[in-house]
Order: sequence, then structure tokens, then C-alpha cells
Amino acid sequence: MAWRWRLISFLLWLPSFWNDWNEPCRRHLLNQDSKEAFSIASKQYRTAFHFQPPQNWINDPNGPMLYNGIYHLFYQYNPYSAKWGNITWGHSISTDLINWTPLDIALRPSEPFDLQGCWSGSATILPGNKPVILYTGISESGHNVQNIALPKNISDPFLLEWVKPPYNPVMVAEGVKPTQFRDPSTCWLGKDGLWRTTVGAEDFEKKAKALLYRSKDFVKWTRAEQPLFSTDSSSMIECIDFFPVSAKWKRGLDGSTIEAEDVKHVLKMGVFDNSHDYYLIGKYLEELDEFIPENVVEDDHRMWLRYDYGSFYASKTFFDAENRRRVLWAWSNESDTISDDIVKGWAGVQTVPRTIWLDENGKQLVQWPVRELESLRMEKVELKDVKVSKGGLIEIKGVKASQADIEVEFEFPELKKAELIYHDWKLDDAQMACDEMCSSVPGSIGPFGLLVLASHDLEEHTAIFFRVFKTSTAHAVLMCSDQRKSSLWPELYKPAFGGFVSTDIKEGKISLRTLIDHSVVESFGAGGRTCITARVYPKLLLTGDTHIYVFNNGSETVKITKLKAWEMAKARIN
Ligand code: DQQ
Repeated sequence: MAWRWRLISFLLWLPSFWNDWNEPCRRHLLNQDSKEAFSIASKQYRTAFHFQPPQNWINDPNGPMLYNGIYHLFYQYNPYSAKWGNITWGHSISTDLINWTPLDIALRPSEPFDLQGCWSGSATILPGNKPVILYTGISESGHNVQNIALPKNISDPFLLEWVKPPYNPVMVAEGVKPTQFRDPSTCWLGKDGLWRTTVGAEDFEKKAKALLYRSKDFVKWTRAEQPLFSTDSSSMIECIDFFPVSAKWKRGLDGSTIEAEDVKHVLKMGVFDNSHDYYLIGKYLEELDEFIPENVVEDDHRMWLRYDYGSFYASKTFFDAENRRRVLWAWSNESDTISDDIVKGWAGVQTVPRTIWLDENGKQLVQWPVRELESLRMEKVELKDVKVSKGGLIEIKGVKASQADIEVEFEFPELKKAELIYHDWKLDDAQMACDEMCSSVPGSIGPFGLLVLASHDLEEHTAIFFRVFKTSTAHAVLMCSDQRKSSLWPELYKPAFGGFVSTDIKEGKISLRTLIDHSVVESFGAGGRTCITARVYPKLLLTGDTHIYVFNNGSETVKITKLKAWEMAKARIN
């Protein structure tokens, strides 16, 4: 009888196998004569200046650092497939943060304390110029534990090999879920001579905790009774980053710069439930080892700030001591399907490295691509003082529209003409507002901005734009990156991302910088006060007929006071 059941199950399984197998084929091999040109697996979706390895899956940036003049970037990497799994630490090095050389995998599962994966973590440079990695291992039994790895040969400039000392693991879950305890931050040194790190965790009441650990020798770590921060508004928090920023200067600070009048701290947390990175600005009270956020009235992560309102997660900063700046990296996930990724053979990129500092108003951070990116700028086109009236569309010709860097400043004449809204939006409402008011919904001051990766008939395009509103007491500027028309391929994740822009618009001006890199559209509004990264796969990239336009769908004329667009060279990446 058993053979009969086997035959029945085989027959039942066959159609699902056929659908699964056939669907990617239909999607990817639309034109059998020219498989490459008509496939979502086309090389056209690979990036020219965003970090990615030659193939396979990547996610979080890990342990970025500058060591003896060389930048190191490690990253979560699956060496065998374009989907998440078998997680190791990939490793690349650079002298300019733009061109990267791949090295061997730095950490791979090998010991009982990381047999099921080498997950995210950070690097710290100890006195005597000794780098050390603290990372999460998934143990034989599937628990999250924290481990140390040290360079095998400290005088190797590339830090090729890493050893895991036998005293690992150095931290195991206590009082929190053993499967929700991970991603140790870069360590900082207190005035008492103790090193500290914070680790994200979820307790048994489903509360998120930034646990604090201290150590004298970097070997024995003791958990502080009080966490650095805890919240009821999220369950697990991942990839915590905790660092000081100057309230006076744009320049970055070493992670161990603690209490000083003009120093504030940033606590960044990846909220597991929605995969968004949020941050709070506040004071770190060293005596109490506690972080006290400023301007927070409710314990609600939806009211916290975000570095980026798009596809951006698990970010991490490092202090670049040579250039006195703090640099931010983040993982930007694909928005196609897993089966697309398998056919593409790769998934995941890192956003461009961004310098990050505290805004003059002390209330938010500002980000801007590192200046080294400008070394890739080639042909340039410029516009000055061009008016764009209602319904206007101006094409920016003369640069390769799939690999470009555009900076534009808009001026709008009469603020009092802004659309009136009768309710106060919450920070979290921006995406909903962008969803309702897309680039073709006419307004008053705006929507105006860029249409990029656009076909000549606009059937495909990604719109990045602003819209200005007034309430009874103030003005609000909405920035959107709308992907809904970005591609004719079906089954992609194509939302309209949005964030509010906190900027002084009384002067009637606002700027936008957009980096276009094949499947990445990374935008910086108002000098980097609001950032949105999008992943898009326009079909038009396969034929190369790509356009960039400035548009205005508001009743009020806006002026392009200046616009510069550069074609970008391809970086040497891995
Ligand atoms: N990715 C890692 C974890 C981290 C998560 C696993 C965040 O360590 O919590 O690949 O994307």
C-alpha cells in the first residue's frame, strides 16, 4: 500500500513543483533568444558604486574600522547562496571607502559557541593599537552568545586571519530569551578604566533591553544590573549602536568621549518587528551608566527618529580617527522575490558610506555621502535659474541616467500658498501621506522633485519629491520616494517611502541630492536631514533607454536655482 500513498503524494506535489519551477522561468526567461537581456537577473541591476560582493547573499555591515590606514568592512555573508543562511563574516578592505578589495572570510562557524552562525558584531581598537572583534555566535544548541575574535597576526596590515580564543563565549543570556540576545556594540572605555558594550535583548515579558556589560580585561564580562536603556514599545532590538556626537562641531568623536558639556549621545536600535533603524539623542550619565533620551514624551518607537525612511537596516557607525569623522554603513535589502535573488545569484548591498553628525538644532542627525564618493564624478551638466511651472517636466540630458549623482536646489516663492492641513501629522504618518499623495496628485507648493530611472513615456519611473504644507501654526515638508511606478516587473515590493523634513523653509528653499546606481536610488533631502533609500528594478534598464527629469505638479511655479548632475564612474568593488 505504501507505494500507492507515495504515488498519490507525488501526483499531489507535482503541480506545485511545476508552478514553483515554471514561475521563475516565465519571469526570468521572457525571451528565450536573449536570456540575459530580458531577465530580472540582468547584470544591469548590479551596482557600480554601492558595496556588494561578486555573488551571494549579504546583510548587516559588521565591525567597520580604520586600522593602520586601511578601512575594513566585514559583513554578514552566505558563501553558498543568494538567500540568508550559513552566516559568516565576509571581509573587504579599502584605502578610500569607495574601491574595495575582497579578502578571505574572516569568521566562519567552527566552534560549539558559533557552530550555527557568526552573526553581527563590532570592532574596537584597544590601547596599543590592538583591534578586537566582539560578535554573536549561534551556539550548537541554537542560543545567542557573545564571542571574542582576535587577529592572528597583529602586524598583518590586512588582518586576514582571526582566532577565537578558548575562553569564549564571554557572555551568555541571563534573564532574557536565549535566542534574542545579540549584536554587541563597539566598546567604550569609562573613566573607571572599565570597558563597556551594549547588547540587544528581549526579556520574558517581551520588553526590549539594551543590556550593559563591563569588563576590565576584555575577557571577563559582567552584566550591569540596570540596562543602558529599555523600552516597552518593541520586543527585540538588534544591532545597537551607541556613540557620542559633538553639539558644537561636525567632526566625529571617539566612542570613549563621555560626559562633557557639548557632547550628546546617540542610541540607535534596529526594531526587529518592522526592520527599521530608529535612534534617540540624549545624555549618557556615566555615573549611573544610563542613557536618558531628550524630547521623548511617550515610550513609543514610532515617535523615534530614523536615519533613513527606506530600505535601510542594521546600520553601524565607526570613528574614522584620521579624518575626524563618524561614518555610517547600512544594509539595503532587495525588494524583489527570493526566487529572483536565486536567479540573480546575489542579494543585498550596503548604502554608500555616509558621514554623520548632529544638526545645529541638536535635535536630529545629518548624513552626507563621504566626500571620497565625489572622486567618481565624471561628465557634468548644469542648470541655473530655471522655472518649472505647473505640470512642467524638464529632462536632464548628458549624463548616463542609470549611474549618476544629482544635486539640485529648489526655490518656491510664496510660502503662504502652501496647502493647509487640519490635523497634526505624527512622525510615523509620512509614509501614509506619501501613499495618498503621489507625484501625480496635484498640490500647491509641490509635489516637485526628480523622476529618475524613467522611461520616455514615464510608464516606469521612481519619483523623489517634496510637498509643503501649512498647519494653523507652522509648516511641514514631506519628502517621498515613490517606487510604485518604478518597474513593470510584477511581484516586487514597491511602496511609497516617506519622511518629514525638519528644515527652516522660511527662506523658501530646499535641496535634494539623489544617487542613482542601477537598482539603488539613495536620496538626501535638505542637506541630509531626511534620507530615503529605495531598491528598484526598472525593465527599461535592460534596454538602456533611461531618463532623468525634474517635475512640478504643484500649482505654484518652483525655480531650480542650481542643478548639477554628474555621470558616475564605476568603482572597483570586490
Ligand atoms: N542580522 C544578523 C543578526 C542581526 C540581524 C544575522 C539583523 O545578528 O540581529 O544575520 O539584520
